[in-house]
Amino acid sequence: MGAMSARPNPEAAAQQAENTAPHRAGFACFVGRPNAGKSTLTNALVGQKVAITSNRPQTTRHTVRGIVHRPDAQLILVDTPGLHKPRTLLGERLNDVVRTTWAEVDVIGFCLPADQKLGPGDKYIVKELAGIKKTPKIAIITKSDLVESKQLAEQLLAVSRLGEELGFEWAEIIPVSAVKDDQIGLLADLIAPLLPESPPLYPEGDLTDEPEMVMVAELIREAALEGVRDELPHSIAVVVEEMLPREDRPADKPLLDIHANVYIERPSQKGIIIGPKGKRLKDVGTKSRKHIEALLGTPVFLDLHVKVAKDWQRDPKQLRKLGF
Ligand SMILES: Nc1nc2c(ncn2[C@@H]2O[C@H](COP(=O)(O)OP(=O)(O)OP(=O)(O)O)[C@@H](O)[C@H]2O)c(=O)[nH]1
Ligand SMILES: [Mg+2]
Repeated sequence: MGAMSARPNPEAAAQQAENTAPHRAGFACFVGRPNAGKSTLTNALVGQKVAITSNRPQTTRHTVRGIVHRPDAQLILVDTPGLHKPRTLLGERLNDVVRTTWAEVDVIGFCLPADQKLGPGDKYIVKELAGIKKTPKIAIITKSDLVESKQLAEQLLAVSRLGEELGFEWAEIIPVSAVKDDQIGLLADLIAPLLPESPPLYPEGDLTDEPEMVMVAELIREAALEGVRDELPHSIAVVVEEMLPREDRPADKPLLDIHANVYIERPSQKGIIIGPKGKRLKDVGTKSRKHIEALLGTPVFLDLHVKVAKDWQRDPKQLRKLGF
């Protein structure tokens, strides 16, 4: 053992000194309005896409865990759906998920976009956060690349004041840009010391605990969200029914058959999703297939079907079927 060796070893001593800082591991969740940039930030910290993102509000519909491995700490980031005024049963369920999550984590990161005025929606969220006294809260100003430094400074001040108004102090306030990879590492540095002492909770190399079938369904939904407007983004749900290696393929030329259903709420939405001569659905397939192949590391045959699940966002039975 090192301690018993006769000659001092400076390298080992340095390592020993480093090791005196205890390893930390724990959970940090990102909360904020829909579209605040929570999922994009989660992906940037993990260094890989674990959560889908889009410029449509309410893209995230369940908590997604992204895992950051560092020598000193393991950060488990819990990306949550955007908190909003619910208009459907799905909306209520999503809000419940967020509230349960922030009660369970070690650190809460409140995300506020730099380019949008701190509004009633934000105040409502921070007011609720103020009630969770024991948990340190970090204010994260997202999308800092979209504004000039003056506007950024005003936003930092506004969020700081909001904390004061509500009778608590942010553990940290930090501007970041996930798109420009600005201050992302620093954010991890700030979260790490707020986590409890603990050995790693996930095996090294695990970047998420999302099942593959869920990730695949999400990648298809992400592609389907692109370019659709109004109510339609909310109406889309995707379920992977089956993933099976194609039989009779040579070992060096595998093919994975994936069958998935794209659900919409009304027959009238079917045409939009499928597009003229099926072009839109085909594009969704092509686009998501590339991401799926990258994720799974194998060529994929993707079979997509569009189905109507009438008013599923409001129907408890349908919600259950779709996994909510
Ligand atoms: N310019 C810029 N855009 C960003 C940044 N982060 C996120 N965005 C964009 O903001 C939009 C919303 O990003 P998401 O990460 O999906 O937002 P979210 O908070 O997860 O949204 P919900 O899941 O709907 O609650 C997307 O179009 C992103 O590309 C950033 O740092 N800079
Ligand atoms: Mg999201």
